[in-house]
Amino acid sequence: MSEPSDLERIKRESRHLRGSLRESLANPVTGALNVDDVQLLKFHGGYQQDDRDVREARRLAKLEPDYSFFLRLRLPGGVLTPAQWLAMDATASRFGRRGIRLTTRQTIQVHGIEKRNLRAAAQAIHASGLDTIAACGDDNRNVVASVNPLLSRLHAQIYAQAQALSLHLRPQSRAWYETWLNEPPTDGTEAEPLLGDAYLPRKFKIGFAVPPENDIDVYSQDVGLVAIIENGELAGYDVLVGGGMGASHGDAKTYPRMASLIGFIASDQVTALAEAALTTQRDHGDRSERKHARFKYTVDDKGLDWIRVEIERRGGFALQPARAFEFTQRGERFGWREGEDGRWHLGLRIPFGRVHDKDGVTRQTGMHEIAKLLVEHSPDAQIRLTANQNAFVAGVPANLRERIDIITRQHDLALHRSETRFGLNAIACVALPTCGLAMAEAERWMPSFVPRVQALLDAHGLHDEPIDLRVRGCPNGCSRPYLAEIALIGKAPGRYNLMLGGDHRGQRMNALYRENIVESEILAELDALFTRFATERETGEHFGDFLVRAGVIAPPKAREATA
Ligand code: SRM
Ligand code: SF4
Repeated sequence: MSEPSDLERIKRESRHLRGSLRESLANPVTGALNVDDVQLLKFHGGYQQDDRDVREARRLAKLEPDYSFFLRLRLPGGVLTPAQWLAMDATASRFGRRGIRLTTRQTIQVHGIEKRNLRAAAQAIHASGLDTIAACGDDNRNVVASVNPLLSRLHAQIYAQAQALSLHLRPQSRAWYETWLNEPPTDGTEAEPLLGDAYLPRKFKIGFAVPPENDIDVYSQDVGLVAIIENGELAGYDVLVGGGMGASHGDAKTYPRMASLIGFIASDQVTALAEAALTTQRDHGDRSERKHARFKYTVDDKGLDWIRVEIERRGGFALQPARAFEFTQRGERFGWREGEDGRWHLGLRIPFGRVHDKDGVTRQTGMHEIAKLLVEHSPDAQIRLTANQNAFVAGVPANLRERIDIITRQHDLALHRSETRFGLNAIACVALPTCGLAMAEAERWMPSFVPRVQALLDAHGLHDEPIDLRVRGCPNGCSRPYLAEIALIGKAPGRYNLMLGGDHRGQRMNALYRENIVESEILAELDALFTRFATERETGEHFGDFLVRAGVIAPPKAREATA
């Protein structure tokens, strides 16, 4: 039996996530936290980072790195009231450096908060009825749920389940309240009945999808729940286990994995199912090797049959045979659409999730204006964030549509009227300058790279072809790239692995096509493939499907089973 990793010690010794965070925060000598507290902060929804653009210059000047922090909201299903949006906007403007960042798990990150402002930022978040508990760390992460703007009643039902589950699986420790608010410190002896004293071996992710939309990429979740709708009612969920996107370059023991279908549950069994899967991972996940600690490895090491039986035993029920479902797409439906309740929903393209007033783009002001209008005239409307880093203005009365349209046109929020489907679908992770793991650019490279690929599409008569591009700065998979038709995975500054052949519904993984190439080589490869696609494709065939059918790429066999 291998030794537990050092993080296990830190968790166990932390008195349920308190550590010396309060002392670290109060220390004026450095902009950083104590080493162990850097790890504990993650469970509170924060990350210590430093500006990598200036790292070397500061080192040469013998200055400590330019430390700052991001805070990430726990925001199940990605739903905010307009008033909460305004509160986050104010928090980001007052304490952050890079506006608001919408993430691939339907939440918000505020980057660039200095240590001395962290508590005030957390307090502002709390005052708006939100928190950042367990948004990062070895716990159950933000529970994602299909945005599904049209079926209002169903959305409300599934959103309520996502929210209840997020609360139920949250740490019970009062550490967050003691660290960030003014709750008096205690000795930290409260019980953590579900997560345990050492919390989980690794992050754990749950998502609810509502066919025909796979907008949350349900096959990438540790536990994916696919809503089965029969006669317009929620009959229950098909259950998928063991998805995950992370891998390390050159380490074959790490791999992305699509979740496997293990059966069907009634909707009142969701909590028991989630508890059973989470505690199975808590008790059987690898606590010595963090690269091997995700649930997907436990599923493969123990075997799917063992996992199914264990979940049934812990849950106290038998999984029923899986029911049929079909996904037809996973990208957003942008623009206005009317919901079943007569309210209107506006899908807005937010390029790479960045809501920031910068370089003449005034998207942050635009979102602020929309939220302000809603607070005044329709406070029960919602801002819903999507797992593709975009946003919906949901539940809007018809009489506000025109005023919102004017704002979107004035503030760079009407891209759905002008942008091609390729441009609307592209996703990129944060990467440089904040991400400590980035090997190459992602988000910052997109404004120059996407138009170059679009020019190739145009040249081949593929102007509005809905091809998925997903880019990330390292192999960790934050933009879920292994499920994309075209993916670029950072290897070194300016160099990427080109992966091809995922499908547009997120049900097939792509495979490596070219390794360690630069932008000009990427464009040349795509140019050649677009030439073939334009002439050899079958009617209605998507790019990823074409690449597989034409034998350009042989996708890895999904470790998927049917129940
Ligand atoms: Fe991620 C780590 C950003 C979604 C897999 N991810 C990180 C860190 C915190 C870097 C670090 O550990 O030092 C990144 C912070 C960058 C920054 O400066 O903001 C980071 N991940 C993000 C976000 C913000 C990307 C984005 O552009 O939107 C997403 C925030 C999600 C959220 O709101 O909770 C984000 N990360 C994902 C996803 C997609 C998803 O969950 O749907 C994945 C793949 C799914 C999965 O978990 O398998 C993902 N992130 C990882 C991994 C690999 C984990 C693994 O076990 O394989 C890491 C590295 C790690 O945990 O050690 C990582
Ligand atoms: Fe950072 Fe890598 Fe995630 Fe991109 S994929 S945000 S570079 S950890």
